[in-house]
Amino acid sequence: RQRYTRLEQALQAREFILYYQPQVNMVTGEIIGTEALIRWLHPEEGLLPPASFLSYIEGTALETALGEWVIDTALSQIEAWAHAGHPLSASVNIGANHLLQPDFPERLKQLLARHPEVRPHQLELEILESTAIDDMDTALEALRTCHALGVRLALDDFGTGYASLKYFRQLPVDRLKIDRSFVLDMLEDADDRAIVQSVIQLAEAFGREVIAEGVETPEHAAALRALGCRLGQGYGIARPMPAEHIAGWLSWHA
Ligand code: G
Ligand code: G
Ligand code: MN
Ligand code: NA
Repeated sequence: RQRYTRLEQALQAREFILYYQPQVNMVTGEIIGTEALIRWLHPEEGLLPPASFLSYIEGTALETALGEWVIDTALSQIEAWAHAGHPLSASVNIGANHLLQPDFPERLKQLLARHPEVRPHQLELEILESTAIDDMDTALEALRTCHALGVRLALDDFGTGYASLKYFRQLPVDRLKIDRSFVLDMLEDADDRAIVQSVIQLAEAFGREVIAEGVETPEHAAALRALGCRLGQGYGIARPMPAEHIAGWLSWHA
């Protein structure tokens, strides 16, 4: 309760910031997007990761308010990058309770309207596989409406949930994100490699993009490319960084 009140103040006091992690084409090296990741710049405790505070607001009004702040801030950042000559997109993580709010698609439409320079496809929503399954009908309806706005959709942590293929087929998602637990161990563990390979094939069969998380080394990137996965994200490519560092990373990386 105390932490909740403090988190409410933190939103008012603008203590949250978004870091951005580049997502690249591992064949050409070009940047294909960024993932926005929230941090709390606590005046006394320093930079705090989402795992240390998001659980206190799960299912509350503050989860929705903070989620809207994340979308709005990412849209502003897309605009700022465009003005600086970098036409980038951003992917934001959407919590289950936020997505399942009845007015989520309408609010998203309003947020997009506040940033008329941003093309809707420059914004991607990352939905956990489990969110999409736990309340399937509501999630499906919300995702269809959001997709109709032109926003892109990705299924995060794919492979850790239990989406049946029958249900997965109906989800209007553009991209699957292979959970990093499988990617991290794929070099040593044949079972994990088989899971990675089947997610790649599943994406291909259904005409979806696939991106690997947790690309920590060049060996991971090479193994993924060998299986036909071109898109990747991970510490071996770039760590999450403040938005101001992205332009510098781009010029260094090119
Ligand atoms: O950035 P980090 O690795 O610490 O993120 C840990 C977890 O927090 C990840 O699962 C990520 O999806 C989640 N996360 C990061 N930023 C956000 C956010 O803005 N909203 C929500 N709901 N989750 C986030
Ligand atoms: O659950 P989600 O995919 O949203 O988690 C994203 C988080 O994963 C980011 O906040 C980031 O800190 C973390 N992350 C990004 N790349 C790597 C990586 O290569 N290895 C590990 N262990 N974590 C990563
Ligand atoms: Mn994510
Ligand atoms: Na993930």
